[in-house]
Amino acid sequence: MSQRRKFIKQSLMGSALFIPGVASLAEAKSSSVFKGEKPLILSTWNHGQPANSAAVEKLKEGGSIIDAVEFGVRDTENDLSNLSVGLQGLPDREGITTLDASIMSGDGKCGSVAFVRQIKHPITLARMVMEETPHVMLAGEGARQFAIAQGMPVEKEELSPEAEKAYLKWKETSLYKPIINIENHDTIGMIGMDAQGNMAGSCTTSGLAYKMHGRVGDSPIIGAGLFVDNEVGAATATGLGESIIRICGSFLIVELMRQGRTPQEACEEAVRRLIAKNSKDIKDIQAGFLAMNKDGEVGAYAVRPGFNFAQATLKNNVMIDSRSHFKG
Ligand code: SD4
Repeated sequence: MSQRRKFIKQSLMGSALFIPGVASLAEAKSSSVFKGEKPLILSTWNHGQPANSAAVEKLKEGGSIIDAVEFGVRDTENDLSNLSVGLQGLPDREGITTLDASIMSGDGKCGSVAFVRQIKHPITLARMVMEETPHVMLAGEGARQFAIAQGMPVEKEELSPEAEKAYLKWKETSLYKPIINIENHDTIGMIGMDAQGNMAGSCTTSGLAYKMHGRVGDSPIIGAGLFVDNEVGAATATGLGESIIRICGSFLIVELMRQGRTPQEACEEAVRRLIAKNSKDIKDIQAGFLAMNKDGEVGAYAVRPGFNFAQATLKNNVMIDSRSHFKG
């Protein structure tokens, strides 16, 4: 685990103790206590806990499940301490931060943006693509122009102080070759179900740190980083995007659930397949999947230890450690 992730984990564990209704990691370890409870919101990694709170808040205000998953992950996009989501995220190897995001509702509507610059809330832009255009995906300068046309502010293009420090350090030792890296990715993927059983999901990231300029990961690819179908369930992914795209991970999990697998069994099968299709580089790969079915059962599984997720209902919001294929 990177020092950064350790630090974030520790500080969130500490702060969780002070949030009413929010259990600590230790308390929640064996939690499946609210299986079947609706609404249900799941999010990847520690930043999922505050994001879940924001999503639940939106539902309590009378928002829809698509509002909840949008506003939930906007919380992470706003978090200046987060170096893998939003404009404060680590840049590509040219020193430019580019963002990917997608959103989907359980009736099959979806939108995404890829390789977009200077836009603070790519998840909202993805929702605008879904709702305001006949398309599913906009990329690069076209996505940025669309954001401007929609009245979204364009942010100054500069690295956050922490991202700049990390980038300058990376440049000292980098070989400037495309990299695979176990640690440099902590995307937020969120999937949720409202009290009536309608589902939606969102996924937003600055992608793999120090990637080639123009590289797009799994997060904006519908079916790879995110897939939602009200008839079955929802899934989202985190980790090395290339390995997830190769198996169409989130779609695979939903289809396995459609054939009768539980969310846990479906996530485990997706990880097995990911390992099989990426065997040459597997020692450098981390990837994790998170899923729910329409009965409110939950599954999560990762290639290696370290992946965790936040699970929230109207009353609880707990962190849970995922199990993994490799144990160390
Ligand atoms: C990507 N999947 O761009 C993203 C990165 C990530 O957790 O998941 N971070 O490959």
